[in-house]
Amino acid sequence: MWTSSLDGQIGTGTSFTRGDLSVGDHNIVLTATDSDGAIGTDAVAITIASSHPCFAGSVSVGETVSGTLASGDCQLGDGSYADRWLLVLASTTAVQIDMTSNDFDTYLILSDDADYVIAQDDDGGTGLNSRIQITLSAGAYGVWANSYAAGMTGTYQVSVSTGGPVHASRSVESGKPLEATLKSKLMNSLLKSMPGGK
Ligand SMILES: [Ca+2]
Ligand SMILES: [Ca+2]
Repeated sequence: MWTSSLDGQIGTGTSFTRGDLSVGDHNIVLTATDSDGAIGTDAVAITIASSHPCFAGSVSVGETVSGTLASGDCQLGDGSYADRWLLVLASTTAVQIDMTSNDFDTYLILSDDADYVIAQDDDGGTGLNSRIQITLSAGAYGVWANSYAAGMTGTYQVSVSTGGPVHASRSVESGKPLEATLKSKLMNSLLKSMPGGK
């Protein structure tokens, strides 16, 4: 029997083929029983990569990653560049996601696996930096590193840590309407708003 740390039992017998494993790092364990009832196990680690066009890499809880917004990256409907980082949670987790940059005014968007927007933030961190605090159930999420304005490029950091309040932050700065900003970012089909306008 073959079991995955992400997907549970994934196959039986001496070999099997699957095309639907979850994106992320799998530890796959083979458990075999011989005719006398003796049990042996072996394990292999594999990584399933995302085929998402905006995929920049994976980020896990407790990790900080660095990236770059540059021409050629995905562009949201407002003309801003965006990198999508894959966050996979094995259980319900209260997370704090921070995006910082010395080069541009950051904008952070959290989506579900199907790119429906769950939360967004402009300046909830220090200065013009972004922060989202939210409790998420187990599953895969997109952390979109983005800029407030169109065409901004430069390096940034995204970090995911545990703890913090359970509500999504929605920071507003005078002159920078958050909902209108998101609406213009959603103008192409990379990101979607939740059915019912949530
Ligand atoms: Ca990039
Ligand atoms: Ca900002």
